Amino acid sequence: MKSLRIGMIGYKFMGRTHSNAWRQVDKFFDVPARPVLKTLAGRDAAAVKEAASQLGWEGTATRWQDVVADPEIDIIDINTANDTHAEIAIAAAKAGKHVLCEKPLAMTVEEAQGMVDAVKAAGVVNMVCHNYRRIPAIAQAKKMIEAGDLGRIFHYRARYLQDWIVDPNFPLVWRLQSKIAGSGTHGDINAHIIDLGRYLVGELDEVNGHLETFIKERPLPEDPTKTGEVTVDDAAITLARFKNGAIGVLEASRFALGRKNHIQLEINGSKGSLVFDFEDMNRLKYYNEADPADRRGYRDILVTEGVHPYVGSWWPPGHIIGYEHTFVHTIADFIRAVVDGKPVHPTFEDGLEDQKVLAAVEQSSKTRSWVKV
Ligand code: SOE
Repeated sequence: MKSLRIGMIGYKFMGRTHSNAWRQVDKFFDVPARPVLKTLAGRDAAAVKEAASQLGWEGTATRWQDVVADPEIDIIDINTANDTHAEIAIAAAKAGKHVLCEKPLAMTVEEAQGMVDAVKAAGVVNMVCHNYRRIPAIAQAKKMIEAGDLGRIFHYRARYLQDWIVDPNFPLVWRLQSKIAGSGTHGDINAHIIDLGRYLVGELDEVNGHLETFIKERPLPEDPTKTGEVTVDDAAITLARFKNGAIGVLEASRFALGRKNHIQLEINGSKGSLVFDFEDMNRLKYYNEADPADRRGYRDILVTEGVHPYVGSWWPPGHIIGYEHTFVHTIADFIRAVVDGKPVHPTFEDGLEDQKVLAAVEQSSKTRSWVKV
């Protein structure tokens, strides 16, 4: 079987989840190539060696440039903080590597455009890791929407809530600094429900958003006796109009006590509705207006059968899967695309479109008005 050699840059954030997925993928999925976990890169030599031995990587590097320049590497998987995505991805594309990049794709629309230009010029396969697209229930929802089961779509209602920074003494980590993260809750988790809205409903036309920062100063991680300014948003609310006439309400926050990684979607159309709740991710709720009037109601589709997207490759029917499996699905599709030389969604162009929506919401929050995407 053909092998694909992987170089991963950064392992502290999503890199562990990605490593696990690269290792599992060919054990369960019928992929046309086997990934070889060749080099893991991180700035601290001792720490990256320790991580590599734990995560199953053959070798390590302390400079990402060395991994990108390695002629033996086929794929670069970028898991660094947001401010380095563009530089690494552009260099990787120029070196002829296929690129998988964590979300949000970039810090700005201009950076994202540069990344799109680079992968197009190089003709390499490129993908943004919006793993929630590959939850079986979400992929099933997409299938049903495309088949016309919902009819004309009227509403996209989405919320993504966490609570890990409610404590004002939580330190000023990189995700709370705009020069490293670009934005806060907005680019980190609102980006996911923006991407899911584009995937399931269609392109956005205009937005009216508001970004809020509740805690404006936080202790510095390196010296908690001192504080620094929080330069990103803590919460983001958005009203949206899609090009197909649907309207959307999106809410993202890291200040929703009790909500750890809460994602809920509801889509209402002229023929039916779909409801998804990540805390019950193996289930999709479907309301069909064509059901006999005395039997109408939301039905539960337990998305665990061989007929459902992805799950047939895992355990026997009825056995549920979890968060980590969404990364395996993402990587399985990416490997197939690399071997076939075909695009795989979400491409960097999708990442660029997501970035335009993020920027439009930021602009709208500043000008307190509707902004075209
Ligand atoms: C942190 O907020 C985080 O790990 C995000 O970066 C992921 O994209 C999200 O899926 C879970 O939360």
